[in-house]
Amino acid sequence: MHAHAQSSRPKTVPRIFTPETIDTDLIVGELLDGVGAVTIRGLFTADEIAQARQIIMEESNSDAQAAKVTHFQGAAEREGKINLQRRVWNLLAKGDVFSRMAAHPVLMQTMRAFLGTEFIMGSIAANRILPGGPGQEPHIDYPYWDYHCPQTHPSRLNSSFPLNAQATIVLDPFTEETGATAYVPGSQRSLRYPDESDRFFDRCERMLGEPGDTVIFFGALWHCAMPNRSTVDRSAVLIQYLPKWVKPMENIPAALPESFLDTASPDIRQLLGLNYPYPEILDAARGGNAEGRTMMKAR
Ligand SMILES: O=C(O)CCC(=O)C(=O)O
Ligand SMILES: [Fe+2]
Repeated sequence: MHAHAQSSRPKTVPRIFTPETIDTDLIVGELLDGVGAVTIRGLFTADEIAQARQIIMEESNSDAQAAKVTHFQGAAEREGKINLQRRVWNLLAKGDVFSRMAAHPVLMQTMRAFLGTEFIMGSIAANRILPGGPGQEPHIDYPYWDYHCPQTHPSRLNSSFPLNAQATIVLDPFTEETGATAYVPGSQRSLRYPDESDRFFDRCERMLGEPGDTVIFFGALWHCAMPNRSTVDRSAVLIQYLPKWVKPMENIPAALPESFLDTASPDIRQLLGLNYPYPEILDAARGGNAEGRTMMKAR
């Protein structure tokens, strides 16, 4: 029944851009007011994708018990299948290729338009779903991801402006069979955590893609990883971008060696939140006027 209901509906496919056709106004409109997702094709070379994939396979092979923290996998944990999905966290420490991905100029340009010029990165991790591996509970992403308790968030919070953007860099073919991320087009427009009555699995479409594609979506979009019913792995790099003042999910600078921070590019420093000083011990900060239209030039 479900399969029939899905196949009889016209498919909604996220709009596809390339570095040559990038149009940030259109993308911002698609993410907020349209289907909630776009695909950017052609940002990474086959070599970069192969290198990233190899590192992720090695790291996750050595975690056969899937001992790392994961999210929205309660059912898999109950069914004893949690080891068929694996996370690799703190990717910046695991290969230069991940810094190139996180700070790709086209992603920077797009995110500056969407989240503000001084946006930051809250997480960069891989999600590998092995053959036979489980899907996730339909959800929305950080910082909305505990919106199943809306009373813990500000009153009248809504999705008229974004507190999150996700980038999924596809490393293996994302097909219906391998478990391409599912989403409900347009669901980002009203900020709500999906529940049973929303019939997510009857209504969802897939973020299909080839290795090297980058899917960008607004984290208020209802979505989830789907079960991998194929015989091959399904991996992706998941990047979370946030406005500069949202508390990031990962403490990325604390997990990196001093030498990485000392040699980081200006864009990487921005992504790590090092350009925005708060919270600060103001009692110990340099004296004088530090904010306003007329302020000290050098802090
Ligand atoms: O890997 C996927 O397809 C999506 C993962 C996801 O949505 C998440 O971990 O929050
Ligand atoms: Fe998610």
